Amino acid sequence: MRTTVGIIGAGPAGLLLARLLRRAGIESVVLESRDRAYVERRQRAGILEQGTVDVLRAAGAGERMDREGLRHDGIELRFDRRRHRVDFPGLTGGRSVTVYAQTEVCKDLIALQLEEGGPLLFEAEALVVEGAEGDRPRIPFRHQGREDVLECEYVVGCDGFWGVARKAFPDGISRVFERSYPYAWLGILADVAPSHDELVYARHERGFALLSMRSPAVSRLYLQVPAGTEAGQWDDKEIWEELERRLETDDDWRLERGPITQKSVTPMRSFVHEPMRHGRLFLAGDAAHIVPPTGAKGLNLAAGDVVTLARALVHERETGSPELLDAYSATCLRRVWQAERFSYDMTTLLHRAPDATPFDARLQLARLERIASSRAAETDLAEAYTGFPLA
Ligand code: RFL
Ligand code: PHB
Repeated sequence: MRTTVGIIGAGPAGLLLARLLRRAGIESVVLESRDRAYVERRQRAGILEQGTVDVLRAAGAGERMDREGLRHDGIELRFDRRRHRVDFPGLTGGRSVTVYAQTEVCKDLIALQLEEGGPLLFEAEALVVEGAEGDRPRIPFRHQGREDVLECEYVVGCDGFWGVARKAFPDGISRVFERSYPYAWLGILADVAPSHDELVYARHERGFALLSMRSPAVSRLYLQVPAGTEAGQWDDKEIWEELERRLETDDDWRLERGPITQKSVTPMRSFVHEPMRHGRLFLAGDAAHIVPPTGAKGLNLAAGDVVTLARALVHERETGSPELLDAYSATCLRRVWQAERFSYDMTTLLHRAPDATPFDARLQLARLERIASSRAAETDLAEAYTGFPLA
């Protein structure tokens, strides 16, 4: 098999890249190791920045998002049983975010790709990336039990944190920056209307809690739990009781309960691999960087990477100049590190570390107090949450 751009992974990064290239008349093939149902069901992100919404729309993939996505003009910070709303448009000159689940973004992009795009092979596992330094890189892969090879001009590793593409960078070139956290998120989906019309990020002595949503009838909630926790260790009643404790306020706000339909635990990690390019191999999305989910940045960073890459590939094709491809890694890393910083700040602002001292707890409250009382501090949060402009 031959193509121009070989894409490993059909998560949001790989699917959006294939779509953008298709619109620009550049051929690609997408290899995805899992089956379609798995990719469409995997529960993950929920928040799209304005820039991501604009890109999906411009790529002709925004129709259902525009119908079913929920525009959110703020979030609520909860601490000391008090509530503080951050008003995004008022602080950022009109920016907001959209609640539209990653599962739905993937479903929309998969349907478009299968209808109008180049090949998208499910159950096709890339085994390795060969020849990144030469002219014709190759991806040996196994598709439904049979071995084959994809020959390309460029390879893009959109294969997530556990993928194979990053491993093709020689040791002397890769630099890794990382941090793990001593806690994780226990996430649930519940068939109950969200108890608030915007997301609630709560800092509590017992740990962090987040109220989010998937639709007007489905709630998505998270609890900070110790790293290494298994979802089965918590029964439904315990989860609701703990959410109630951490989200409790002094006014008459109430948490509505409903049947829990899914439960899972997500570890928390910060990770950056530099550079994001080696020869004709490029990394995009979680394959190159991970942020803890507190800032809702992972999916949006993946979108930013592939927009930058698609633009660079088109530029090279149209002008013959590799200047944007050469700048790809540095261009993306600037935005990536801003998202790393923000995600780290939000995480340490709101979570309780197991070794936290009373001093640390007071500092967290002082930081929250500062956001609640200073327009400058609040604007800093609102700008970062709604997203830095795509380069
Ligand atoms: P993905 O989605 O992991 O996709 C990688 C794909 O590559 C496939 N693959 C392979 N295919 C072929 N051959 C191989 N050898 C392969 N190895 C792997 C995998 O099967 C998979 O389909 O990476 P991508 O596209 O870079 O997308 C990144 C996002 O998924 C991720 O950053 C976000 O989900 C992070 N995230 C959030 N991001 C946001 O922007 N806003 C949020 O609100 C948000 N909330 C979250 C999150 C992630 C979470 N979890 C579970 C990690 C909430 C949670 C709980
Ligand atoms: C989600 O709805 O899954 C979600 C929302 C905001 C976050 C993380 C996850 O910061």
